[in-house]
Amino acid sequence: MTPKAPREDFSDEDMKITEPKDYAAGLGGVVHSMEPALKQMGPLRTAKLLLKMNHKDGFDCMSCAWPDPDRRKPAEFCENGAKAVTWEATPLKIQRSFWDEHSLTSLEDKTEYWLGMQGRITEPVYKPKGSDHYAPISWDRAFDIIGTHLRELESADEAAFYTSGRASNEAAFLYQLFARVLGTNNLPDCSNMCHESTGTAMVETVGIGKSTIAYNDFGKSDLIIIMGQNPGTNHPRMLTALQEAKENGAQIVAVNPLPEAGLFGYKDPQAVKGYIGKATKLADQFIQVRSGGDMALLQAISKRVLEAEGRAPGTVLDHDFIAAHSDGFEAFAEHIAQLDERAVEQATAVPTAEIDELADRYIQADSAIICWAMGITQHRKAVDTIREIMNLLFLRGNIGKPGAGASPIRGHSNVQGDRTMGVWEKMPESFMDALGAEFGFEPPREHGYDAVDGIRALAEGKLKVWVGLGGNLLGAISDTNLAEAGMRGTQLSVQLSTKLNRSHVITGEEALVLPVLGRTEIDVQASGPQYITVEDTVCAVHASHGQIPPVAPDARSEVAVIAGMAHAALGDRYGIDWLSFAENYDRIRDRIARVVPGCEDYNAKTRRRDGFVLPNGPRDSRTFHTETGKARITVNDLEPVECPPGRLILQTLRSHDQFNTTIYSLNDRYRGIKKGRSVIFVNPDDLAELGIEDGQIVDIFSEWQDEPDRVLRGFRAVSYPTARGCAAAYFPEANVLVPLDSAALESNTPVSKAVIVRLEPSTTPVGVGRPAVV
Ligand SMILES: Nc1nc2c(c(=O)[nH]1)N[C@H]1C(S)=C(S)[C@@H](COP(=O)(O)OP(=O)(O)OC[C@H]3O[C@@H](n4cnc5c(=O)[nH]c(N)nc54)[C@H](O)[C@@H]3O)O[C@H]1N2
Ligand SMILES: Nc1nc2c(c(=O)[nH]1)N[C@H]1C(S)=C(S)[C@@H](COP(=O)(O)OP(=O)(O)OC[C@H]3O[C@@H](n4cnc5c(=O)[nH]c(N)nc54)[C@H](O)[C@@H]3O)O[C@H]1N2
Ligand code: SF4
Ligand SMILES: [Mo]
Repeated sequence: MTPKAPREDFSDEDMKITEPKDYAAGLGGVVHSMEPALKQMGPLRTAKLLLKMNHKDGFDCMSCAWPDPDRRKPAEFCENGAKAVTWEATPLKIQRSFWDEHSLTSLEDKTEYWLGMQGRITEPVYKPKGSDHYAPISWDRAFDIIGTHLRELESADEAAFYTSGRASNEAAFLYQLFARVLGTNNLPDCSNMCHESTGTAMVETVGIGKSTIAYNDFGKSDLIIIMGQNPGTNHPRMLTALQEAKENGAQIVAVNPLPEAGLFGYKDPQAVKGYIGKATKLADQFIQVRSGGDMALLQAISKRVLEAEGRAPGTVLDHDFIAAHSDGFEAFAEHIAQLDERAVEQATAVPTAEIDELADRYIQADSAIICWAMGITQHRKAVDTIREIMNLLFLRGNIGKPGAGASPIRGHSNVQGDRTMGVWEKMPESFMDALGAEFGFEPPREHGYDAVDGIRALAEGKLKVWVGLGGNLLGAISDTNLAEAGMRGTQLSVQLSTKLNRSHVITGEEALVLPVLGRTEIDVQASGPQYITVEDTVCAVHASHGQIPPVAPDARSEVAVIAGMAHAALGDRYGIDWLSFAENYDRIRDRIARVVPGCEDYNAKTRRRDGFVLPNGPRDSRTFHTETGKARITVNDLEPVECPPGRLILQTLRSHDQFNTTIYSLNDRYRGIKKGRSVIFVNPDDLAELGIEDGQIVDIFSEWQDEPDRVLRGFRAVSYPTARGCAAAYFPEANVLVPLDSAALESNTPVSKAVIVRLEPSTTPVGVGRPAVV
């Protein structure tokens, strides 16, 4: 029986709040993973897909970028991977009548949840200028409209090409080539909002913006510090790796304002003991840091490391590493010696004894890994904080040796691969040279817009065409209202998507929605079935093979759509035969092999069952392609998050049942939330101080410089054990509160984890549809 799309939008009226959990997965995880899959897809499709997921001849999970172990279990997926597959492979399709029934104006009130639940997009649709409706259109006509608009631009820089991290390496490579042959580096991507701060800090300090460990290093490590990451929800199979690391003797420390379930305990749903036994205790120490306090914490640990060395010279620092492989130590040591402990206490709100304990653990450990994600990268001082992570690692030579290293945990399943393939508004000159030489053209050298600058350019009317290769920029970016107004000012917006979202509803004067195949689907082109390739968070590259027939005859692969757009806009400029790339993806891989460093013999290497691992200087040989050829120990000035009295530092984060702007359900099981999303988590002592009752409905005002307050109305205050002075709410809803200009220094990533807010009692009822913002 085919499931039905909901007609009515969802409501928070029946929201229920229960106690948060203190461990993740277990039987609950299995039940939760299979139930929606069976309901939406039926037993055959469910079995076929879930058992092929993350297997060597199967397809790569399209959800997060967590790697696959060498030895795979029969069921190598997690609850959230199963949700992602179900969401994509649902047999539910948007019917033709949908476009007649729903004007764009009427869709503006709909939640992301409702939009996504309408089913897969099956045919290209077009909204002409002046119309309030999309209507089906042929592919030829769609390409013609795109080609005409792009050819008519005065400058290629009036177009921008956004990418979300699900796109394959083949699609990403072709897409960036398209933009650059057209003549622009306007290639903003989701990474700009995600791990950009990581890239900025790591390229400077170690010469590569990626993890310096391999999967097996987790099992070899003495100490794993997890900062600003919620693996139980966002990288669930990481808990298996952590459990194994623990069995091998590793200690685990979690640093977070929230006591996230998955950080404390884990029952492996794949193991028999996981069904019945007790949860493995994961974290040996939990540091409940104040939002944005990590930089101070890291400096305080480094200070203790240096002091311990002072007490017992030659026993704590890795002098060989520091002397042979790094520079900047003296200046750093001098700077850290002056660290003011009171400033640390204020910034972190962590008792000194706990910092001492963590420093001891770090000094005792022969090998340490530091992992981090959005709780670190989405802060004003994120780049400095990551530089301090690197400093701390360098002091004890925790890089390029077994069980040790820096491990940013990436988000989208192929966000790292997309970057490797050239999706970046400022690729290095060496890449541009190789690209130009391979295709016989001079690529544009001026850097393009990133996501934040792209929105600014939209708001200033500088962009006429916006193309989105997946994703949901308008849902994901900060300052929703400003971003939406900007998008409405374009002449043409184009989205290549599997399902509907906000970015299809708020459009340019003309708009196109182009249906693409997802990773689960078999992709047949002129030369036969195609595979695509992806890179995970530890730089392993491998093939992914679709398993089920395409959702509809009119849905096309991303590669085919990009080739069609490029052909329409550029014809055979520079002798590039775009359509031939879509006939056989080996032809793209041959080009990748000659342009992208580390991808030599790309076709042969990606045909191996295990794929291959990209070279990584720091990991492989302590080689650092930095300005000085050494690992850079840096000096960074502390600047804590300022929060005036009566205000809270709001972080915007993910519930357990969402993937970024995709909402799978209104529940957040581990945090005890059922049937609702309009919540703000606040410490009970802060609620008392603010005179707000647990459960009271509040309006959230975000204060930014002298700009008028941004407001989100009708949210339920939930008493929750977050750090004092801190609060949390879900994005995308909370994005209206994040000012566009509030961005991380150097990386320009929206500061999604530190929005200064005040709460006021609300008269707005918790209601149906999108939350009220005015
Ligand atoms: N199921 C699921 N999986 C996903 C995603 C999803 O939406 N759903 N998204 C994917 C993507 S694109 C990404 S980038 C990753 C995101 O993975 P995460 O980074 O885990 O995602 P967030 O939900 O933003 O959680 C941020 C965590 O950092 C903590 N935090 C917030 N502020 C601070 C701080 O100042 N200091 C410290 N130490 N901690 C802080 C929060 O309490 C929270 O635990 O997940 C990927 N995987
Ligand atoms: N306030 C706040 N904002 C944030 C964050 C935060 O923590 N707080 N996190 C930021 C982060 S880390 C990220 S990565 C961004 C995410 O930003 P995006 O990557 O732009 O957003 P997603 O929600 O992942 O995109 C979902 C859409 O992708 C499309 N899609 C799904 N699968 C496919 C596919 O296979 N092919 C194609 N072509 N389309 C597909 C579907 O139409 C779906 O609606 O959001 C950022 N925004
Ligand atoms: S951990 Fe991430 S990649 Fe692995 S199955 Fe779960 S969601 Fe998919
Ligand atoms: Mo992300």
